[in-house]
Amino acid sequence: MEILFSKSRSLNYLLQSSRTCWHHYRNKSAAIFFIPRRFESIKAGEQLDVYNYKEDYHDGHDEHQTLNFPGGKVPITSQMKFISESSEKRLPCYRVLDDDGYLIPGTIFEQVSKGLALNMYSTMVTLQTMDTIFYEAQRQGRLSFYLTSTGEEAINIASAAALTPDDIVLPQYREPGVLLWRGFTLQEFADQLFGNKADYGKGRQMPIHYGSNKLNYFTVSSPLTTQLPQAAGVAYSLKMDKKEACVVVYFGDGSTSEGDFHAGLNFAAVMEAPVIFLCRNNGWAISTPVTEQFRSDGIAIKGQAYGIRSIRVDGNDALAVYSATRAARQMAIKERRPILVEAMTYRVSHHSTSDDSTKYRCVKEIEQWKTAKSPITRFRKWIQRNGWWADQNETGLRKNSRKQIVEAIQAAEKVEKPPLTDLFSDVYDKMPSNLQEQERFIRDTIKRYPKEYPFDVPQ
Ligand SMILES: Cc1ncc(C[n+]2csc(CCOP(=O)(O)OP(=O)(O)O)c2C)c(N)n1
Ligand SMILES: [Mg+2]
Repeated sequence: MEILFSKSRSLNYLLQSSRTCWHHYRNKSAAIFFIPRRFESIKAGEQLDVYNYKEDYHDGHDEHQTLNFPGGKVPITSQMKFISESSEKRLPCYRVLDDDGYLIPGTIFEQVSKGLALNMYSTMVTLQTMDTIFYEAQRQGRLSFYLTSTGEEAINIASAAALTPDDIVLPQYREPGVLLWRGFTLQEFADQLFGNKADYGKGRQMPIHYGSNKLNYFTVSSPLTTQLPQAAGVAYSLKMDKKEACVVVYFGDGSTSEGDFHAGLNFAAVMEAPVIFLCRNNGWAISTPVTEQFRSDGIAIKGQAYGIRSIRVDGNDALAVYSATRAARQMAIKERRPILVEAMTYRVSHHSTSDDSTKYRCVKEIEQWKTAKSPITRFRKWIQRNGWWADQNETGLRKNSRKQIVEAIQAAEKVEKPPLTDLFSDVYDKMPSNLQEQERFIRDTIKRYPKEYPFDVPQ
């Protein structure tokens, strides 16, 4: 029997306080206590202040008198004062480019070379084109479902560009651009959407549930926020293996209402796991606006409550997202700690093809974010002003990516569907009786209603 203590503190406590217990086990040789591997620990006290409540606390408190609690010393105050439910000022948003693509004077940011900037720009355009054409394909009835990342291209591409291929990504579903950046081909996207034989999920998942082992990109899972506690665990394993890499987990504002958000953040903070929590605060969770989702000043502020260093950035500013993600990655890996990034943006598209957002929000507002506030246009203005891009490049880029996407759709449509057997196999090592029963049931049903069975799915 092996007992592992993940925290040396627990072991010390046990050794000091229950010597008899230790001797008992040692003498009986019934248990082996392993001294766990120790990792450099970052003291919470060294964390930067995102919000400063000093004024609240310092009023009337005696600097010299403290109470010693298990979590540390706490100053005493004679004032009965509750912490305010909100601060007077909202947490500012880090920006590098203004709405018109001009550098904001005095802003500190990570330099981006011409080559990197052009790659980022063309991948954002490819993502936008991919969304337009796949969305149309769904409307034509060729796909069962689709959702776009429109308006969130900068979060997708700029954050991806700030990572290395060894960093592990746990996505929600509105981050296909991260996969595109990593080299998932347009054909691979189309194969997943059509659920054909080439789809890595063997057609068992809904469209947009992409995943790639090769590209360190976990498969999208439908239940919201499950990826957050998983990310804390994956990051902790990277730390145990002393890898020079971190985890990046994406999620939306709505997903923060799930218990898993809180569990994930707390686990990562306590275990000092190198994970970047990247929240896309796009204002909506299907038809629920953020004002009905939470009463806090967004998400970044919640990081501090869990002891996590946090920042709010303009998600429509590719340079701000890139710089913040680079810095977050550096801190996560070098200091072995989680970081929370809240990227402010707007979900320009309907939630998905199953939604009509004009039923619950103003069309004018959508249009404004689609055009005047587009992250692609803003970044283009900047690269064009640098002399790195011209209008004639634009036509070629868009034409070429459109052509490649249409070809990918045509090819994916021609590939046959995975056989019916694949629906049941490959889930468990040995098929359990309930799946065997389900397979028998579906095969009986097909025999009884052969005309109802889709002609393109081999039995
Ligand atoms: C546990 C769970 N509850 C509800 C849903 C249904 N659902 C799917 S997407 C979604 C909205 C999520 O909003 P957000 O996290 O803000 O992401 P966004 O769509 O804005 O990118 C909801 C409620 C779900 N998939 N899983
Ligand atoms: Mg949202």
